[in-house]
Amino acid sequence: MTSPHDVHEVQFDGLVGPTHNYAGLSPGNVASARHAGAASNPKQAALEGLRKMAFVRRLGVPQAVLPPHERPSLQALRSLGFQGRDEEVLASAARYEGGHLLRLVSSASAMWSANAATVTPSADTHDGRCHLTAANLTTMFHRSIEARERATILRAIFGNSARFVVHDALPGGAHFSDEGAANHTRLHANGRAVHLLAWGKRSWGAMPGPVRHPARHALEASQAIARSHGIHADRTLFWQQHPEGIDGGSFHTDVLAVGSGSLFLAHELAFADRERLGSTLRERLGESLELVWASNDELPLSDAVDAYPFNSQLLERSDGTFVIVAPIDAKENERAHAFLNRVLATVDRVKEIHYLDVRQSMRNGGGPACLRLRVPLTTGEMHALTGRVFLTDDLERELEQWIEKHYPDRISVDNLADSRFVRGLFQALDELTTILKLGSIYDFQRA
Ligand code: SUG
Repeated sequence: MTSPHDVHEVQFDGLVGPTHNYAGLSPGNVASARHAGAASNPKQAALEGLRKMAFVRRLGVPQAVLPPHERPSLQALRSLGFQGRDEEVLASAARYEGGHLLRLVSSASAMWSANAATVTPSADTHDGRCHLTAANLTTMFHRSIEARERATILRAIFGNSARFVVHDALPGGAHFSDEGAANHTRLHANGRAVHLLAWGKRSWGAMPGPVRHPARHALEASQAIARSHGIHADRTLFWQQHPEGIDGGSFHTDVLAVGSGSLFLAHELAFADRERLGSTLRERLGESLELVWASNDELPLSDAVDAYPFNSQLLERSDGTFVIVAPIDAKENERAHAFLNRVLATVDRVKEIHYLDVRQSMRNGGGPACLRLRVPLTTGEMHALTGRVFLTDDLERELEQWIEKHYPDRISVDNLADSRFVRGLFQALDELTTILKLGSIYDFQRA
């Protein structure tokens, strides 16, 4: 087992794509429904995301970037039977269902990289390699089309097979629906680790589930991933998300909980049977595990869902102290702000909270924690990555110029149906793969 001191939790943020818009595509995601049809600003969204990455890097945390996906996805439209030249495919898709399908295949949802994959660090796997499984995201059509491209992109970065294994997404269908790391928390203390793998539904076996909103993640998906990653059995803990939490808008676990190392912050409606969860975690990890629960009285579920205080990044510094990077919305909500202030006042190791503006993403239900995939890597593994994905001053400047040059500050279905506009987007992505030294990762580059 690798010494914990040689492990760095790298933050892989999804760069917001140029088609970012509000289409109300995710039932059960309160913000997405609330902002359906609102005007989006892709350029501002991408710059907000880039500023967050730059901020996190300046805290001394390794920060990397994942490229956006090719949108609109002509491949998805062709697989649904739209035929002809690209312009014909786009034009006929735009006429279908009032342009709704074109919006679905144009979503920039790949930005929420907490849903990109489930990651197991090499220290916890049987073969001593770091394993990543692209999430199939089967519950929402617009997200399910991310899975194939995701595996391609992850292989372009984690291609060194001596150190990494990138698994294709689990087979589709509701039985194994998988939403990736947004439902996965790795805690560790006293040389022991626990992978808390949360699920909203069971494919086999009755259980009380949510009644208003869909449960997205199947227990069976997490079990399959634990098997294929070869996670030591004594390090897994499968736990149900609270059905009331899902019905209140917590479509992913990370809406109501965040944990890192031996610190875990959660709302009482994040998990079913939370007392037993707390005692099980303590049995496994020992007394140094610090659990902070917010009761529904202290922080009503609706405030937690509106303001996303738990969808913060809990970043551990090399001296063992923590910095919280929270959405600005959590500062503007009195109850959410009071909760985070309580954490700051009572948890010795939490030294700072910073509130950042990622509102363009928040309006679709994605806070700071949704925008990043955590990948714990040893120094050797960090050096074994391919591509130029770690943020540096130079890369930050180049990405900013690239966004300024190519991104629109508004977008409509008419734009998405316009093949000249779409060619411009693909041209931009082509340039991006040069900046990031990733080779040909997009369908249009491989055609
Ligand atoms: O899957 N929103 C995303 C938000 C994902 C947030 N991620 C985490 N919690 N980890 C979703 O619901 C809305 C797109 C739209 O409506 O246009 C959307 O896909």
